[in-house]
Amino acid sequence: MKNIMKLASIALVLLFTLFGLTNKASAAKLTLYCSVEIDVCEMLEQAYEKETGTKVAMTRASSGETFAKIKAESSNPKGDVWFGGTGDPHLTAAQENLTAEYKSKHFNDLLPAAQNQAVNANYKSVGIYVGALGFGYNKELLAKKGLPAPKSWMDLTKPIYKGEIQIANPNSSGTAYTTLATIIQIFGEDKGWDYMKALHLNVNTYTKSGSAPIKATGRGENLIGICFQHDGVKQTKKGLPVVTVSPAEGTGYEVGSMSIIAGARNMKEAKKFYDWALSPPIQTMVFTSGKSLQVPSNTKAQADPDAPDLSTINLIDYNFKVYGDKSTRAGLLSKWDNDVSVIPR
Ligand code: S7P
Repeated sequence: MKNIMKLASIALVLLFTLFGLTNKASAAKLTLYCSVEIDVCEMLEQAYEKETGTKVAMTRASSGETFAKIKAESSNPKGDVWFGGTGDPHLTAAQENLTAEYKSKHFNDLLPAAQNQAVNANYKSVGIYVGALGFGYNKELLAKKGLPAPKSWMDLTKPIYKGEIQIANPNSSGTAYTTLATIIQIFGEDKGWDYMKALHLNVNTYTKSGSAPIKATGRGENLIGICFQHDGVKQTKKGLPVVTVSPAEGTGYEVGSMSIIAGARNMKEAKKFYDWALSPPIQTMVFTSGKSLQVPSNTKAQADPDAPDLSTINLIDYNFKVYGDKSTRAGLLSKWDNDVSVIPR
C-alpha cells in the first residue's frame, strides 16, 4: 500500500511538471526591439504583458544600432517587432527586405506623415509619432560662462562654443543621422559638409545614444546638446534648467516608426502588438505619460499638453525617400566617418 502511494505521488509530480512545461511552451511570446527611451520601452513591455499575458523579451538600443542588429541577424531573425526610432533606418530596412509587409487596421486614422512612411516602405513600416529636431542648452551654465544663447544652426559653429556641444554619432543614432540629413537639406551638399566640419570643432563628445547629449546638458555636464525638441522639453519638465531651441534657419523632423521583422518567429503576436501600439488608448497612454513628448500618429490619440507644437515650428520639407535610401545612408555615413570624424580637434 505504501509503495502504491509513493508511485502515485511520483506520477502526480511528473504530470504537473509535464503540464507546466507544455503550458510554458505554448505561452505566447514576443521579442521586442525598442529604440525609444528606456522608460517608455519598459512601460510598453509591462502594459502589453499585463493586457495580453504574452511574455515580452525587450531589448533597448538606438535606431542605427538596431538596424545593424536586424541586418546582422537576417539569416536567422531573432526579433519580432522593432518599435520606435527615427523613420529613415526603418525605410532602409524595408528597402533591404529586412521587415515584413503589414497594413494595420488603424491605418486610416493615422496622420498623413505616418501613412506616407508606410507608403514609402511598401507597408513594411508605419509612423508611430512625429517630432522636430533642434537643440537645448543649460541656462545656468550659459550664464556662468557668460555666453550668448545660441539661436540658429549657424550659431553652433561659432568658436565661442568650442568644446561646449554634444551630439550623438550618426552611425548608431537616428537623432544624429537626422541632424546630418537636415544640415545637408538646409545648406546643400558642399556648405552642409563644411558645416559638419565646423560643428565637429566645437563638439566635445559623440555619444552612442541620441538623447544622451541633452541629458548631460540637463545634469550640467555639458552646455549645448543637439536633440529632438521633445527630448529637450522632457528635461525641462523634470525641473532641469534646459531651454529648447527651434533653430532659426528651420529644422528637420522625424516620423518615428515601427516595423515587423521579416521572418519573425512570433508573426501572429507581432501583428497583434503592431495594432495594439497604434491604437488610440495605447498611444494616449504613451504620449500623455510625461515620458514621451512626441506627437502621436493616431489622430484619435491625445498628446501631452507640453509636446512641442509642430504647427509653430519652421519644418523643412524633409525628403524621407532620399534620406531613408540605403545608398544615401551608406554614402553619408562613410563621408562623415572619413572626412569629418577624423579631423583633429
Ligand atoms: O527619446 C525619444 C526619441 O528621441 O528617441 C528616438 C531616437 O532615435 C533613439 O535614439 P537614437 O538617436 O539614439 O537612435 C527617437 O525616434 C525618439 O523621438
